[in-house]
Amino acid sequence: MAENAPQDWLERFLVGDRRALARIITRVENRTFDVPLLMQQIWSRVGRARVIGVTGPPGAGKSTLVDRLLEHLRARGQRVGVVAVDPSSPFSGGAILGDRVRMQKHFLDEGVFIRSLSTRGRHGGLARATRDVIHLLDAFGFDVIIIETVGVGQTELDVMKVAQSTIVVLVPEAGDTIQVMKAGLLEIADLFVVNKADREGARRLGNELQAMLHMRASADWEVPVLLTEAAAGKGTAELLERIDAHGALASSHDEPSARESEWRDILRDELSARLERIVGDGHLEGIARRVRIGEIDPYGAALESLADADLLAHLVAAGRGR
Ligand SMILES: Nc1nc2c(ncn2[C@@H]2O[C@H](COP(=O)(O)OP(=O)(O)OP(=O)(O)O)[C@@H](O)[C@H]2O)c(=O)[nH]1
Ligand SMILES: [Mg+2]
Repeated sequence: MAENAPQDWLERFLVGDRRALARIITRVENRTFDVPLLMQQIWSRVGRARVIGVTGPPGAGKSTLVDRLLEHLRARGQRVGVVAVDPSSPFSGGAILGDRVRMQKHFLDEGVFIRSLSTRGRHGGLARATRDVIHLLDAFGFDVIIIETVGVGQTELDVMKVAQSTIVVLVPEAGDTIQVMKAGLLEIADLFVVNKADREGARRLGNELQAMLHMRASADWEVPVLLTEAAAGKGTAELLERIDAHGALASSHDEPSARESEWRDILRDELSARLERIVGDGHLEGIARRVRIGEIDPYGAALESLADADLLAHLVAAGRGR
């Protein structure tokens, strides 16, 4: 059906059709072959949105906090896209569902778009997909894009690189500052939030974080430590003020160096995706068989493949749709 052609969805996307946005995000999530082509066609609209990352251990109150920020941003008339990134597995779908329920009061609001993204396909694909989705939301016209990630692993750290301002949310019971350092959160945090300040130990954790931050060489931005009670809406307006202040300093993702590194990331991702497609289609079966039966060693085989002009032709062809 012509109606389902990606190009048609793209045209609808460009006139502000939210269903088209959702459809294209699904293609990004599934890493379909036409994603780079689609992204190329929206690129001229990218670069205006403010991108905010929210990360921290499970249950810290990230979604509750995002919900509060949403309310403040909407009150100002800003349009907000929220991406909940779940690197763990399909099994934690419950948490995402919980987010959906919690945020459903925004469901009828045209100025809000909430979407969850989960792992599909290759390792590293999720960070790439998140970046693509941010560009899409940006091009669609959202003023602010908030990314929430669950947990504190490598994928989350990668995902957070896309954000201009990263908020690390901790809670008194989540452990001490040593763990914060071990998890690499000190490096990525532009703002620390100690949420659930109604609970015991919040102030102590806040002070410990402050002390730890004071040991760092001071730059042009002093990382603040804010205490919030997201559930009661306490401290969240001040948090947004601090996010704004950081935004005035934050670099754009449209800087020359950022653009170049993004190009390299896309190229790496495309090469490996196309290689998988080539292998899946059996184009390298001849040499794969020789490796299996021990006729050629894996290193020699890899070198032979790379010297084969046919491989290049297949890589080019694999970029075309089926
Ligand atoms: N006591 C207290 N509970 C809070 C506060 N903020 C959020 N909560 C509760 O903490 C629980 C988890 O909140 P979420 O916002 O779902 O936390 P999350 O970090 O998004 O959780 P995941 O996405 O599953 O990692 C919910 O029951 C909230 O109501 C707070 O300030 N104080
Ligand atoms: Mg959440």
